[in-house]
Amino acid sequence: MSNPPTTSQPATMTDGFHLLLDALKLNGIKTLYGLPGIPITDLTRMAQAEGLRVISFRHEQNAGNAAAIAGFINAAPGVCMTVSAPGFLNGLTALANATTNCFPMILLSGSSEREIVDLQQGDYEEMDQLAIAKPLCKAAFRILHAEDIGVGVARAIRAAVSGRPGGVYLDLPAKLFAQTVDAAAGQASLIKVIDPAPRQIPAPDAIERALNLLRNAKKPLILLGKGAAYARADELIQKLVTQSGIPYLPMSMAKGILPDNHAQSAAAARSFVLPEADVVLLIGARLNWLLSHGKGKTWGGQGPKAWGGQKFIQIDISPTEMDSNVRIDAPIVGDIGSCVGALLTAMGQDWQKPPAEWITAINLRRDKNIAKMTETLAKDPQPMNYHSALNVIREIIKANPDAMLVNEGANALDFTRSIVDMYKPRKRLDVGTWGIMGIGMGFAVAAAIETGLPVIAIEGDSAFGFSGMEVETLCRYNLPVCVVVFNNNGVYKGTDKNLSGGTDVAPTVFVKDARYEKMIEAFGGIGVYARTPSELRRGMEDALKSKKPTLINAIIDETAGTESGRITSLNPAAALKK
Ligand code: FYN
Ligand code: ADP
Repeated sequence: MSNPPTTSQPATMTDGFHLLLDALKLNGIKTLYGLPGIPITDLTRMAQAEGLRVISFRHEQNAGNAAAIAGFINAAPGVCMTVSAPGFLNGLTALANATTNCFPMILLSGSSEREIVDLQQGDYEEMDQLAIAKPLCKAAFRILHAEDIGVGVARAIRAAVSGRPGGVYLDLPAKLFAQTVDAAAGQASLIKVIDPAPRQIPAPDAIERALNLLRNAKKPLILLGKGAAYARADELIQKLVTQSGIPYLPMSMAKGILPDNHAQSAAAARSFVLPEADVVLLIGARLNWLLSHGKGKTWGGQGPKAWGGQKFIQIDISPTEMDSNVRIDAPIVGDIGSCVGALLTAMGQDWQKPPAEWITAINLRRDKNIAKMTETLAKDPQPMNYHSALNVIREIIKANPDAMLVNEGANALDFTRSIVDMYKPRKRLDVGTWGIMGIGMGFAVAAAIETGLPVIAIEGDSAFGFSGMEVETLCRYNLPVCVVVFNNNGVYKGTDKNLSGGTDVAPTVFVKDARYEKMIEAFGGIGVYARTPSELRRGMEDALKSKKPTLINAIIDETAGTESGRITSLNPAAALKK
């Protein structure tokens, strides 16, 4: 077996492998997510020998997703390592997703020899990776000389976390690793990045402009996005909400900045508050598709693209986010902590809370929706459906508010978001801005590794399929992850018919009654087959107690799903039906 964690340099010399690892360690990187192979296999061994934690996956996309969510969890770049060409491409989806979601991540990829790649002479895994990565990330760099590793890593870290966070690609041709340099000169070339994500203080007139709007609002609303969760300004945001008395709506990954059962939460009155509000304060949330681009019927506009008449105040670190969809009447550019802090200071103690009629109207709508939900959750249908299963998970999260929740799917995502309350910030990790499937096991691994807390992953059966092989990774590292697969025999539901009448099943249908729990048993984990809420509860409680990797195959009524969950209207055929 080749086992060369040390190179045979004289003590006075070092090499590209070690300089890279030293540069990462110097900047506080403790964990590398990846998958070994040419030319990074030795790098992974040496990393482990040098005290870094190396988490190996079965597919690079999952390693990339792990690094991306580690970035969100820590507000510091998560690092993924891949082999050249195919491995790089497998990691690229995660890099692009990190960029889209504003998660700081660095994808380090080995690559083939420049001379051969550039002349297209057909090298092993030949690909111009830098060119391919560039449009899909925030920044992309290539390091050709060992002396430049310090600068390259510093630039990657700054690009990933400063301003709007995102994904960064670092191209490392194979030859770089074996280059040798004088050890002292090599160490001297490394850079410890000072203040990688500098605060950005908002202009006082921007604060005053925003407060003037808020002061005159009759129906103000605060909208919290995952940028607000990322910013770690929890106390300031909580104070802004309570001191202003303004109702708030959390986007999916902002749930828990304030507990979902907070008196000012308007989450259960979403479709009422959006069109009704007159002044909306966006904090770390973009007016993208998830918010109907700030216009149309969702916002009370008369037509699909009509403006609803609201005034918008937007806090964002990226100045070009302003006016991206509708006019932003009061842009506040800066980091959320500084901006919310400045708003609080300028608001003062004698701030007039919003009119009682607004609050009463929201509460009426909210209480009605919650009562309806409570009634639905109390039912115990046979077979189990999303609601009766999620009622169990809702109670388990309430009893374990520190647990991390990973969530993907269509119905499994949408029902979990509205049924399972979150009580603490940055606990809910989901499909984010792209509605991407396949984040499940990568996010679950990183959530466990980075926080040491129990992880519950609620997975649609289709969504789970994208990363399911990583149950082996869960077992290999003995992670306290409880995966719950909502098994309804297919994508959306399991009852579709082949429209041709042929013998193939419909494209959305899977093998009926699949035994997903046996997958984890193959690797020594705990498999549970759950047909009732009490079996599900027992399985989850045992998993939390034992801290053993567990997969619960939760059998859901195969007729229970809706096409695309809550976003059916995005299917082109839905437009034909209108
Ligand atoms: C919310 N609601 C509640 C509660 N919380 N009712 C009772 N109790 C509680 N606690 C109500 C809320 O008022 C809404 O009802 C409804 O539940 C849904 O709330 P949600 O989920 O906040 O809102 P909605 O309309 O689904 O949000 C739109 C969206 C969301 C686009 C932000 O659908 C979303 O994040 N979608 C992501 C989908 C995705 O990425 N899918 C992956 C690909 S699937 P009303 O107010 O009555 O409307 C591929 O096919
Ligand atoms: P959501 O999907 O929850 O609405 P988005 O991902 O659309 O959230 O928006 C997050 C926003 O937060 C982005 O526009 C990003 O620029 C911004 N952001 C991220 N970190 C910070 C920060 N520290 N300060 C200010 N804005 C931030």
